[in-house]
Amino acid sequence: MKSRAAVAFAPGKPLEIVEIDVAPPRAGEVLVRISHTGVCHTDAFTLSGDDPEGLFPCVLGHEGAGVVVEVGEGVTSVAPGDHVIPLYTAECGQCLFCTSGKTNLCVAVRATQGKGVMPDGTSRFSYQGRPVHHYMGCSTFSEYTVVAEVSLARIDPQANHEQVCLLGCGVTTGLGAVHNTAKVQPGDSVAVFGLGGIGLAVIQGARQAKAGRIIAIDTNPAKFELARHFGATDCVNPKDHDKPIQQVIVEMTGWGVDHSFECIGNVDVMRAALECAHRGWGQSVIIGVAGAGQEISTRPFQLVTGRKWMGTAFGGVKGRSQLPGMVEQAMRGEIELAPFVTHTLPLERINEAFELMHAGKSIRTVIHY
Ligand code: NAD
Ligand code: AHE
Ligand code: ZN
Repeated sequence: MKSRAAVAFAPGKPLEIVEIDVAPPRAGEVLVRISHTGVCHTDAFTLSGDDPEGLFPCVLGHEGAGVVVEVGEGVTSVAPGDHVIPLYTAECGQCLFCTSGKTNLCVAVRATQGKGVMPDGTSRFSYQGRPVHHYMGCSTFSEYTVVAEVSLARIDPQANHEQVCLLGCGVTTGLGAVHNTAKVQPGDSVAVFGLGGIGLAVIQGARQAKAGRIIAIDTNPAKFELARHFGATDCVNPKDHDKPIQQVIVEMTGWGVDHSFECIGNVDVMRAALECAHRGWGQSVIIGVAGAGQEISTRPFQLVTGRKWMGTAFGGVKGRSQLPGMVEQAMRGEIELAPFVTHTLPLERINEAFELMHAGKSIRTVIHY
């Protein structure tokens, strides 16, 4: 079938809106009509050419919601008409990782996902007869996409797709980082570096966890209003200080914060986030994604003196088990999504979403088909 899609033909170039061919779902696969998709910084990261797994041409997008159109042979957990959120972290429930009880990092389809193909090693997308790669197992920048059955969370059909698509990545990642990875406790102090969709979701999660002080840090002060809305008690612009930001945070708190979160993808800020964690027990969670070849560093003494450095993918959330419940929480108002949607645009204008993000003007632009 034909599908409108925004295709990334080459790194660093705008997406092109074209009509691609989408082949029917094969065994264990599902054809989904995407209704809405957020644009996450990771899409921009891969488009930039910095992603070691970046492949071109490809259909980016991994923060979507839609409706099942057709299922391939053997698919039993979803049916045409079901409302779904595609998952870039699948949940097969059977692999070593799923059964470990220790992680959400299912490996059922991860290897082929990273190569931009379906689990059988081939692509369902083509343009002018040439294959186009899938992306993160989702490719939500195509109106019709094919995903593995294990990469779909079935959600309440009454959910507002324009909002709950953000549970496909940004908001879930931030909330999960707080509750599953850091396990923030009432009264804990928190520092959040970077106030995009991820950082603001971390702040929302910290407030849910009844954190005490929540320090929001960004070089763009335009982000502070929403940070306060979600629960930040202090807003800090590193540019207002002539000393390292970690020193500023330590001086504000005495010994540093109980938890810090890096939500930017900047390895220097990752170091600062670690070094503003409390002596003896502070922990720092890396959420941001850094480019090929970049590495983190700090003095080992920072760890010897009790700080812990951690990371999280999709906030440690198991998508098929947990996302439906999070959608219900959002429908009950227990997870606030509306303020994240600062802009909405039709697919044809998707490149403006990237411009808004790079200009620091948006939190999330949601694309509708
Ligand atoms: P975003 O671009 O919307 O937000 C980033 C924020 O960081 C912006 O507000 C920007 O002003 C701020 N910033 C930039 N440089 C800064 C600096 N030196 N000091 C302080 N603030 C600074 O991005 P996003 O969509 O929120 O994504 C954030 C990061 O999280 C990206 O690296 C993305 O790839 C990553 N991410 C990771 C996961 C995961 O599962 N680990 C999931 C989603 C996104
Ligand atoms: N492909 C990159 C890494 C990209 C990355 O770290 N992705 C995050 C999700 S970002 C969502 O916006 C993640 O969860 N990674 C775990 C996984 O299995 O993909 C690289 O460096 O190769
Ligand atoms: Zn994302």
